Amino acid sequence: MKRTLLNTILLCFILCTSCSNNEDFFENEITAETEEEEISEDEDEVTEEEQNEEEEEDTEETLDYTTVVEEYGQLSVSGSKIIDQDNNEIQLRGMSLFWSQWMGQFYTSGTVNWLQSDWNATIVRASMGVEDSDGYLSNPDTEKAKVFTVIDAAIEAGIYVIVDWHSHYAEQNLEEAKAFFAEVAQKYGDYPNIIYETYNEPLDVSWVDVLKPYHESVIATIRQYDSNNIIVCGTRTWSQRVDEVVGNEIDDDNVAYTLHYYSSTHKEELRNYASTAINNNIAIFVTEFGVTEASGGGSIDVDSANTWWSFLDENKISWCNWSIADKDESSAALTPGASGDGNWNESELTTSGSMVRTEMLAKNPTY
Ligand code: IDC
Repeated sequence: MKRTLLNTILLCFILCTSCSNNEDFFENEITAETEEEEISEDEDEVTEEEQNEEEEEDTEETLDYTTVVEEYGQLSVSGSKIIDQDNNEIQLRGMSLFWSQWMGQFYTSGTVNWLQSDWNATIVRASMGVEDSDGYLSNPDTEKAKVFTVIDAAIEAGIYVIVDWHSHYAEQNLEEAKAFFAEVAQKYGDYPNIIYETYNEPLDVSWVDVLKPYHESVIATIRQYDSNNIIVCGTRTWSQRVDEVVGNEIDDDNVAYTLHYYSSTHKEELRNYASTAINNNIAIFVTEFGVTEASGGGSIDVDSANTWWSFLDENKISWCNWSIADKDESSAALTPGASGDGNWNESELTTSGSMVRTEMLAKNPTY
C-alpha cells in the first residue's frame, strides 16, 4: 500500500514535470511562431520596399521615352479630343513649313531635327503648294520629293507630321488630290507619325454640298491603304467655320476639323465657332495659326496670342504655327538668310519665332 502511494506520488511528479515541460514546449513554440511572424513581417517590409523600387522603375520607364511618337504612338480621335495609344488626351505643338514651292530650302532633315531638338516641337507640317506658280500641279515630282524628305525626317526624329494639300481650290482638282494622298498613304500609312490634311483652306464654298463630299472622296482613297491615322478636314472660309460641321460630320472615326486663326485679326468670334464644335463633340486641329494679322504680316498682338494659347490648352487643341520661313514678313519665324539646315541662333529668330519657340519650350515634353 505504501508502495502504491509512493508510486502514485511518483507518477504525479512525472506527469507534472512533463506538464511543465509541455508548457515550455508550447511557450517555445509560441515564441518561435512570433519570431516567424516577425521574420515574415520583415519579409513583407522587404517586399514593400521592393515594390516601391519596382514602381519607381516603372515611373522612370514612363519618363524614359526617347521620342514623342514612341510615347504617344498611334493617335486617334475620341469625342472632341485626340488621344494616344494609352487613351490619354494629348496636345501637339509644332511648326508649319511655308509653301513648299517658295521655301523649299526648309524642307530638310536639318530643319526637322532642329525643330525637334532645339524647339521641342512634337509635330511639323509640310505645306505642299498645289495650284499656285510652280506648285504640285506643275511640278508633281519636285514638290512630292520635298514632302517625302520632311516625312522621312519626321519619322527618323520621332515626331508627328502633317501632310498638307496647301490649296484654296482643292475641289477643282479632286483626282490629283486623291492620287497624291493614295501615294502617301501607301508609302507611309503604316507609320503612326502621319496626319493627313486634305484641304488647307477652302474659300466661301458650302460645307454640305462641296467640302464634305470632297473630303469623303479623298478619305475613301486614303482609307484603302491607311485605316487609322488621323485626317484633318478644312472648313469653309479659310478653315474658320468648324461650327458648320455640327450635324454634318464625316462618317469616319478618326477625323478632326481644321480651325485657322491669326491672333491680331481673329478673336472671340472664331473661339465661339470652336466652342460650338467642341460642345458638339467635334475634334478641332489648329494646323495653322499666326501671332500676326491674317495677311501673314502686320503687328503682333501679344495679349491676343496668349488668350488663344490659353483657349487651346484648356481644350487640348493641337497646333502648328505659320511659319518656318525667312521671308520678310512678321509671321515668318526666321530672319532673312537663315540656314535651311537648322542651327539657328536666337538672333536669327523673329519676334514671332522667338515667342512660339518659348511657348513650346515651356509646354512641350522634352525627349
Ligand atoms: C501667306 C504667306 C504670304 C504669301 C501668301 C500667298 O504668309 O507670304 O504671300 O500666303 O497666298 C493663310 C494661308 C497661308 C498664308 C497665311 C498668311 O494658309 O498660305 O500664307 N494665311 O496670309 N491662311 C490665313 C493666313
